[in-house]
Order: sequence, then C-alpha cells, then structure tokens
Amino acid sequence: MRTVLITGASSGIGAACAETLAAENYRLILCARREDRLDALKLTILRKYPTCEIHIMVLDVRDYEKTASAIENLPNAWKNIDILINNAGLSQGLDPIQDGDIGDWDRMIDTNVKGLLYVTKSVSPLLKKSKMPHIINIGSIAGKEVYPNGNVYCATKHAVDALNKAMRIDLLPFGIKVTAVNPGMVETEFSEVRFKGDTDKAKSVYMGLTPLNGFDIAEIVSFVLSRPAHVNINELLVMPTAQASGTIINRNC
Ligand code: NDP
Ligand code: 8X3
Repeated sequence: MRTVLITGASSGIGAACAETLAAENYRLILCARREDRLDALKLTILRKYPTCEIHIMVLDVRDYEKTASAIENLPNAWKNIDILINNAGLSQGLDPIQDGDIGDWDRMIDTNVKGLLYVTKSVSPLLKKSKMPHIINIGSIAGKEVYPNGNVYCATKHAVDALNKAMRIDLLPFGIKVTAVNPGMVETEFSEVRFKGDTDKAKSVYMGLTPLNGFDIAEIVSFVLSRPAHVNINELLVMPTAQASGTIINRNC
C-alpha cells in the first residue's frame, strides 16, 4: 500500500486526487489550511472506502518552519511517504503588470513557487527511503504560455515547469520519478479565488464550454502513478476539447 501526501487537498484537483487514489487503496496524507474542509473530505472518503487510512495535516505551505516541522513530526506510521503531489496553488487577480497588486504577487509567488519548494525539501528525505518514490507537480498551461494579464501567475507556473525539470535532475540519484501534470481550464474554486469571491466573474470563465473537472486530472495522476517502475512520464499537457491554447477557446463547444 503506497502512501501519498497531497497538498491543496481541501478543494478542486487535490480533493479529486484524494478520492480517486482512495479508491485505489493508497494511504492518504491530506494537507491544506482549511481543517474543516479536510475533515469533511475525510468523512466523505471514509463513507465510500471505510478501510482507507487518512491522516490530516493542517498546513500553510508558505511557512517553511511550520511545514518542515509538521513533516518531521509526522507519526512514525505516516513517515513512509512514497508520493508527493505538489498541488497547492492559486492565482490572485488578472491585471496588467503596471496595475498589479503587490500582495497578490507575493501570495502567488510565496504559494506556487516557494511553498512548492518548502514542501519538496521537507518531504524529500522521506521519499528517498521509498522503493517507488514519485513527485507529481501540478503545473499549468500557464507554465508553457503567457496570456494577457496572466503575468505573475504565468511566471510562477513557468517556475514550476523549471523546478519540475530541476527536481528530475537532482533527485535522479535517488530514483525519484518526477512528473509535471499541466492542465488547461479546470472548473474548481480556482477562478473564485482569482477573482476574490466574485462568483459571477468566476463562472463566466467557463461560459459556453465544457471545462475539465478535478476528476479528469485525478484520473491522469492515477495513470501516471500506475506506470511500471522503469517508466516515468516527464510531463503532460491536458486541456478541454474546447481549448486550443491558453487564449484560443471555442465557447460553442
Ligand atoms: P482550488 O482553489 O480549488 O484549490 C486550491 C488548493 O490549494 C486548495 O485546497 C487550497 O487549500 C490550497 N492552498 C492554497 N494556498 C495554500 C497555502 N498557502 N497552503 C496550503 N494550501 C494552499 O484550485 P485548483 O484545484 O484548480 O488548483 C490546484 C492546482 O492546480 C493549483 O496549483 C493551480 O494553480 C493548478 N491549476 C489549476 C487550473 C484550473 O484551471 N483550475 C489549471 C491549471 C493548473 P486551502 O485554501 O484550504 O489552504
Ligand atoms: C490555471 C488555468 O487558464 O489561468 O492554471 O492558465 S489558466
């Protein structure tokens, strides 16, 4: 039974990964800031899969000291981590650079880049002890292209793209697989967070098209994890059929 630590498990892609991997008999360490959401997800999963083993970890990935200490102080039974899914992330605002909000920039850089690094550094010593270690980084089409007003969010996801490659090099001596799953539009709380609770604006992002959902990504994560020991999928780009690139979208599809 493999143990997976998922950051950003309280919502969207992370929560879908948790449910999907629970069905496949993985042991789950679920991390996020919102404890009530993690508790609710745990109950939902246990209702469906009563024997699933779940450990909740309340974590703000932006805080290195607390992240390192939470992972160091995991109960012994939860220290055998085989898989890290670096999923916690967010976008804040959609403004041209000249009008950008410094707080928004800091939140994105601190979460998407520094947080991902903090968690990876803290979990790596445990992964090195695993027989089938694997890191999955949730990147984005925004890490492959830059779109108008996406500036800092795109920069953070380009950084994830670079770190994904860097991790594969640095962790090669330890046999740690490293994969980037880069989605296009996925309907989660992502746009609500980007537009700071403006649900109408968030909904309009997906108007007239069928976006991906969290489970579409979770199934891909599950496939990536199910490859034999000698096979690693380096990276993967997945978009809704209605999306051809970061900006070219068919809203009648
Ligand atoms: P959601 O907003 O639904 O989920 C984001 C998750 O990240 C939540 O569980 C949130 O938990 C967690 N999170 C945010 N900040 C922190 C923090 N400081 N510490 C710990 N956890 C944090 O969005 P998605 O599921 O869509 O996003 C997941 C990942 O997918 C992100 O990295 C995003 O950039 C990426 N992505 C999303 C796409 C989309 O179109 N939705 C497309 C491509 C990539 P909590 O608030 O409880 O801490
Ligand atoms: C999130 C999706 O369209 O903002 O990474 O790049 S998008």
